[in-house]
Amino acid sequence: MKSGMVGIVGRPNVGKSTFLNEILKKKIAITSDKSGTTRNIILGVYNDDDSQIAFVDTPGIRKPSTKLDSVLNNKSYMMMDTPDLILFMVDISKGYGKGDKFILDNIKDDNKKVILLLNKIDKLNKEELIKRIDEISKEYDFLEIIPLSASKNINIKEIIKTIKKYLPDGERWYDEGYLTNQSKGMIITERVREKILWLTNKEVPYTITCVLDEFEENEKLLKAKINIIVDRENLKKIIIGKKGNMLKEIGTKARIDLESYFNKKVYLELHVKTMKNWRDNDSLIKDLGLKEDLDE
Ligand SMILES: Nc1nc2c(ncn2[C@@H]2O[C@H](COP(=O)(O)OP(=O)(O)O)[C@@H](O)[C@H]2O)c(=O)[nH]1
Ligand SMILES: [Mg+2]
Repeated sequence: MKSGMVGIVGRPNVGKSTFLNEILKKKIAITSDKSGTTRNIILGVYNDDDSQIAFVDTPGIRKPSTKLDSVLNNKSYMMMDTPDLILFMVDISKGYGKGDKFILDNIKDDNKKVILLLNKIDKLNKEELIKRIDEISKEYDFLEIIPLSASKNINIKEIIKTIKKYLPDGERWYDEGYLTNQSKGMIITERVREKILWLTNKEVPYTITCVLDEFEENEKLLKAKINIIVDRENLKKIIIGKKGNMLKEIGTKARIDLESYFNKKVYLELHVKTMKNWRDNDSLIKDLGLKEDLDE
């Protein structure tokens, strides 16, 4: 029996959360084509007959410009310390860049055990891929280098097999039914945030957040009231849309997803509120469950 913790690190937007969802065959982490999508440390536990792998998805590291950025970076760095193994993911269709190097330099310092994952090979031809693998392999003494496509499910099984090779023998740490550290409230607010990211423009991810206000559940129905916090009045207009149409669509799309996730009826009530500079607001960051790191 193999058992261990595996950290997934990499720049924002390389496909870390997509990869984790694909491994678990259940969507616990939201994804989007905008960087800044993942906001917390997401634990996803994979089980099979002879292994348990606790995967940890991280927000991704980038240059901090607000308190929230720093908290998220710290969380990601912290994650690099604990795991038995690190999966360092690069978007190889973009090549190996400065942002990737910045993260690898951090890993290098500690002589970590690292498997390099080259994601999005569906966007690249073979010759170019081989050339890029050749270049990037010189950057560190990686245990393995594995090309994949997380969204097209290419090489996912192969990666699981490879990870097992490097994990210690041990027992399961978590019950087999345990899937994620994310609370129901977190799953709900994150799914709402995902729909906003999907339906609106580029700058939105940094400037909005969703906070659970009320929550009620019985056997058949789950009811939640969510505040969507924006930092500018004009964003509020965008998210509400003409005659409230945008907000309606966000709510419908999130509801449909959540009903299939929880396997019961879901009722969502969404409100949009403006709060200037919320990304520097300690108490709000605390509401997002990120406070511990502010004290460090
Ligand atoms: N073409 C392609 N797109 C991908 C692949 N994996 C992820 N993506 C897309 O890349 C974007 C960022 O993915 P996400 O998982 O949110 O990245 P994260 O920030 O690293 O967690 C999303 O739009 C994904 O659908 C892949 O293998 N191929
Ligand atoms: Mg992510």
